[in-house]
Amino acid sequence: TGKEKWPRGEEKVWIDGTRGLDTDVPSITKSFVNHVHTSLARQAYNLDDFGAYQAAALSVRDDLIINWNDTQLHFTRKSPKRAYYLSLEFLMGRTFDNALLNLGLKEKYNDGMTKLGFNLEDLLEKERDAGLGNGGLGRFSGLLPGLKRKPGIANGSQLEAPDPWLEHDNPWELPRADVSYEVRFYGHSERLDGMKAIWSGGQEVLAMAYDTMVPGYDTKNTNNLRLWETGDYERALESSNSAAAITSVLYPNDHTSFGKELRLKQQYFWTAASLADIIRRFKNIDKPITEFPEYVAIQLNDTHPTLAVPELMRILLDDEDLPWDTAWNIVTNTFFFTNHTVLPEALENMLFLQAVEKKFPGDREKLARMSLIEEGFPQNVRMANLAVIGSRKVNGVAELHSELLKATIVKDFVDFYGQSKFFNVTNGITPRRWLDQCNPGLSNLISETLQIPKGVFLKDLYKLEGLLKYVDNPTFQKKWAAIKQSNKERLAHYVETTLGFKINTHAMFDVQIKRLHEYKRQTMNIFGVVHRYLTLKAMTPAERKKVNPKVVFFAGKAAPGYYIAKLTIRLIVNVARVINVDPDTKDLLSLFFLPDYSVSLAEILIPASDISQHISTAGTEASGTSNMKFCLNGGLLVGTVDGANIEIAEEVGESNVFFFGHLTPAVEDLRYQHMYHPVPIEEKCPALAQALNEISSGTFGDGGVYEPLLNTIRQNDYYLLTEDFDSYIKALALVDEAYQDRTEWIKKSISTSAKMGKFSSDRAIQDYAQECWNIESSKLT
Ligand code: BZD
Repeated sequence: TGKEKWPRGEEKVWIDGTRGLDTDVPSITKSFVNHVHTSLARQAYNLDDFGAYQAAALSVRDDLIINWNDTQLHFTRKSPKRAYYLSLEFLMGRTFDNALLNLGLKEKYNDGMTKLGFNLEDLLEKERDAGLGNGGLGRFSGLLPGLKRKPGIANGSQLEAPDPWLEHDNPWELPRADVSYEVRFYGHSERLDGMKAIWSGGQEVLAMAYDTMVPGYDTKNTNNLRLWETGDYERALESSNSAAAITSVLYPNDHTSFGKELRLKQQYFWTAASLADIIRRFKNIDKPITEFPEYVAIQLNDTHPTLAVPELMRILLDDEDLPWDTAWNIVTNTFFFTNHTVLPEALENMLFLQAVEKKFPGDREKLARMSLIEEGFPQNVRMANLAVIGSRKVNGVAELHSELLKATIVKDFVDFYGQSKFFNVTNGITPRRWLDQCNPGLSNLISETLQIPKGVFLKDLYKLEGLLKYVDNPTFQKKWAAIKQSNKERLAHYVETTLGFKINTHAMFDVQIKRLHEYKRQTMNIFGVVHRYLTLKAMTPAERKKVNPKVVFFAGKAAPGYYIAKLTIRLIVNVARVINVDPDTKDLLSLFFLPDYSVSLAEILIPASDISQHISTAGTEASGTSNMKFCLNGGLLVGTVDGANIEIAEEVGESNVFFFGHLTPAVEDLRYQHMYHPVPIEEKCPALAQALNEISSGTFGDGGVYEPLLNTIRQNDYYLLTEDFDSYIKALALVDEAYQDRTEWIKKSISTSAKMGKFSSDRAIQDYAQECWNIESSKLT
């Protein structure tokens, strides 16, 4: 019944049994050896690095589980309001190093592993990234074990294969056979007079929970990431659809959706399981259902989990038997909605709706525009409208994006509800992973210089402003530069071991890493590289001597069905093949597309960058978060006036960023011009035309294969490369010039990092806690 006295037996014996584990080095090595012998059933003579990683991970996991249990108990006893983050993507990266740092155990494990004959850094490298997400949105939430496409590069093109994350037992994830719910698909529902509604028939699928512990920094609080997998049974009553299919593929497309029915089933499966779980927990506290929003806040990560809105309605109406108004009032005080993009193709059904509008032109009435259901054949549900109507508040992820949202996608709703429902939370990044973990040298230097323990600035990133006092201090500048240099060497070592190329680490390192997408304009970057190559080729040897050597890095994945994005990868790889071996230029310009982009690879690339590129067409990148990561690590930014670039410039000062390109208000007009008054590219932008022609002429191989990509620019150029290319090249020239004066450059680097306080995820989470969830921190002591 759940009402028995607990613990059973003698309470003291239970309490002694659950005291915290000892964390001195001998206890750590003892626990490690114990796991080798028992959990892994191996011994010292047959233990390789991977086995040692597993044993060490299991040993740290014991600490996490104890903290996690204490956290659960603490919250169960206090029953405070809880915030739930519903997302279909969680891009977590590695757990081991993060757990060691957050628990403050890294040095002790280092000592312990050394004593046992292992090198902790080697063991950390054995962990696979948990990559249940595509890009920024997934990283921000960063569901279940499933297959994900894993691109590598084969023969110049993107190679796709299942993610090896699932090949080995994952020590960080606990299967919860005891936590499962039945999720129903199809069937029919009926309500007999005076009775509750009953939904029966169709297909029942079991959702089983998998839990991952997520430790906080410098606290015992350890939260839970709960993922759902289809269970090992299914009862197909009216349908033969396979349940296993629901969780076997993580849709690898960002900003587009496809496989409509399966995708919809996934969205329902995950949200229904999560809601059942939330309701069960709420019921444990014995409060009337009308108080639900006082105990539960649910944040929707974009429109993907929007089905939670009608599902909660169904539960309240059918299972709880509430009247419609009461139910709707609960729903609209529980949900909050974050939008991550204004790109039309990401708004479910938008493409179809545009087609409908083309076919049936004419003014459509406001009501029709705001309807949840798009009338037509077939009818469509507008997920974004549903998310807006069903939520208490709606936010964008950077100032400009939140403004654009109000002016475009949700304009009619702003007229209806007023401004106060809509607000902004600028994204943030965690300084634990994106400073301390990826750049320990820099983190140590900051601690030593500011004479404060790391814990202080890692919890209050505004403390970095203290570095401004040292900007002009030559000793500090030298130390700062030395750390950048060693991070560049670490990256060079990585490139040498993975691609077999030696890199000049005194060259400027220029990095662009993000999903491949036309709006992000990796194309502009590669055309810029071709332009630079052609310029170098045309120089005399004496002229070349004055040129700053530069290494350009790309990394990122393309959605498997995104032809132009994949062609861009192919072009980058083939340009690299030519220029990296050209004796005239290879010392001055080289180019790498690093395969297998992941959070862990980003942790190597970001600390090594001198400059990074964030060059989306103005108004298209909602925020971007890697821009923040680079700047925090002292890399400067070349970018358009878009997304969070704008707020970064506000913080660090415009003189420390390299801005170029048209502004958002101009974009619409320019697109109109392109459409109705096209000007040949040779006239509009000869430098770009020359680069495109060189590619067409076969200099970089592959015959005419790039034509479809090149034609996107020659023809309607939706992302306006021809408008921005000249100012882009000028911005890169300014970067070169600035890099010549190394002392000034280092000053810029220090001043940039020092002003990144605003971009801590702690500030972003605090904003959500205040504006939406109405919760306060409840810390375990
Ligand atoms: O979200 C990304 C934006 O493009 C970035 O600018 C932003 O920094 C991050 C975090 O807020 N958006 C996405 O990743 N969006 C999607 O993947 C997506 C996919 C389908 C439908 C809607 C959004």
